[in-house]
Amino acid sequence: MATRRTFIRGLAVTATGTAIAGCSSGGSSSGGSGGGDGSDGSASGDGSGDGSSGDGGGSSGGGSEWTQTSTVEMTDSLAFEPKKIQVEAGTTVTFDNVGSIGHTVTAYEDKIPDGASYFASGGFDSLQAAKDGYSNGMKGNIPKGESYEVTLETTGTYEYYCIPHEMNGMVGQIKVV
Ligand SMILES: [Cu+2]
Repeated sequence: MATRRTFIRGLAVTATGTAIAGCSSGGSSSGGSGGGDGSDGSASGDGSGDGSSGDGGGSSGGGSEWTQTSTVEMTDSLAFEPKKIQVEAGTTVTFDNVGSIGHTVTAYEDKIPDGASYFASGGFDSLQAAKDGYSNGMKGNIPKGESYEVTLETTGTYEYYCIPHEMNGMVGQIKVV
C-alpha cells in the first residue's frame, strides 16, 4: 500500500502543469473522500495538493497590460509611464512631469467613452481647441516639475497623447472601470 501510494504520487508530480490544471476544480472534494484504494481517485487528490504550491499563474496575469494606479509620470524618454493604467470611476488621475521637457496630456476626442467629458491640459474642451492653444503660445504645456489632474467619472477606455511628442509615440490609455 505504501509503496503504491508513493508510486502514484510520483506520477502526479511528474505530470505537473497540465494534470493539475485539469484536476484542480474537482480534485479537492474527491481527494478527501476518496481515500480508499481507487488508484485514479487518490492520484488526483495528491495532484491537486501539489498544484497549490506550484506555478500559481492565475492571479498575477503577467502585469504588462493595465497597471492599477492613479499616477502617470511623463519622462524625458518622451513617454507616459505606465502607458496603460486602470482606475475606478471617480478617480482623480495625476500626471507628473518628472523630467525636464514639457509635455501635454491631450485626449483624443474620438477615443473616449460615449458621454465622457473631454479633457486636456490647459482646460480645453475639444481636441481642436487644445491643438490651437498649443500652437498659440504652448497653452496646455505642463513644464518640468508640474502636474495635471483629471477626474474620470465615465467608465470605458480613454486614449490620450502629448501634442509635441505624438510622433515619438508619446501616447497613453486609461481604462475606467
Ligand atoms: Cu511629451
